[in-house]
Amino acid sequence: MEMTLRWYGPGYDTVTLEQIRQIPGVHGVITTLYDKQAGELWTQEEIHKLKTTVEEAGLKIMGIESVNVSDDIKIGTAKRDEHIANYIKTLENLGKEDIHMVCYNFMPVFDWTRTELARVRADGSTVLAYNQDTVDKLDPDHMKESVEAMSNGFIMPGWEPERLDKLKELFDKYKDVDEKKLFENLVYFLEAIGPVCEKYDIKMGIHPDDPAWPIFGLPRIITGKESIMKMLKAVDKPYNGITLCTGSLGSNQHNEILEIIEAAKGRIPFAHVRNLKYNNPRDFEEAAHLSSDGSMDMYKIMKKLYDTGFDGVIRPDHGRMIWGEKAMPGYGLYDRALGAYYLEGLWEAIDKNAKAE
Ligand code: DNO
Repeated sequence: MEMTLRWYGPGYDTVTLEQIRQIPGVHGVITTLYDKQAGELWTQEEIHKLKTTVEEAGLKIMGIESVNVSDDIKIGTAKRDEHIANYIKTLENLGKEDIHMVCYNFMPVFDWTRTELARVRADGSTVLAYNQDTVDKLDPDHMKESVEAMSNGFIMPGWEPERLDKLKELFDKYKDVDEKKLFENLVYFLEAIGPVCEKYDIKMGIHPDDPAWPIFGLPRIITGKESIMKMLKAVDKPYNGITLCTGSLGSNQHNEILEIIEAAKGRIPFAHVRNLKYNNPRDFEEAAHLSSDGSMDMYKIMKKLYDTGFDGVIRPDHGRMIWGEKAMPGYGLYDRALGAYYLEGLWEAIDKNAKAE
């Protein structure tokens, strides 16, 4: 298990590599070229530069989150082969720079969705939250205004203004894309990138849909155990894996995370471990990583990862905003550092117990 922190790259993150390096046990980051548009090529020089920056700070790039997949690939437009060719070349360039894990998602139009980015909790911390009634009231034709009103001026990955400007157009393009079509397009993409992943030993980890059910009438295909297993079996190769995101999968209370870890074992190169708290069936908020602060059992999740031989990369996922920090919602330093330390503590105890048995 390799504990890491997500870092958005030079100029995009309020958290510095020097700060990350001082978190005990964290020797690597998960990063990206944040200004790249989905479908664009990443050159080896650009990747090398990012890698040098990280290495000069005494850290290592343990994976990329994300090399985004374009809507053209997801929809299957005439442009998809050109975008896939760029994706393949990007993977080759990553492989040549000794980077072997890539996280991506196949969610139409939006990446993850929340209705509040700074809900105040009883202890004064603020967290990301989701309320189904609010989503149900959003009008897709006025989505840009609604999203801007709830994002408090922050630009969130997947919710960039350029994308919001084109929402109507994008929604129209997805008109004929149902779950079946989206799944076929995912398989088409995965088969096309197979040879380069195998050549450079790159493990792909698809991120689950968040929340894990269809929203705004758009199809969702990575929502729980059944759909994950269908995807893993459709391209039954070690390079085709998942990002086990406990918060995304856990957004659907019917999902049994422990069963998913068991079923997908050996195909989990990357784990996002975080907790959330359900207030009622239509409302949840993100909690501290500590089990007792939310609705999930972090000990059992870490134990299941350990027992199933997980040897991939972990990062603590979204943290609360605490101690007056100003950062991208979910991605401050303090609470994620607490999360990393807590998860490492669980892992150490599990490991020592297992070895003492
Ligand atoms: C949210 C993240 C997602 C994730 C993408 C992967 O905080 O977990 O934005 O990076 O879905 O492509």
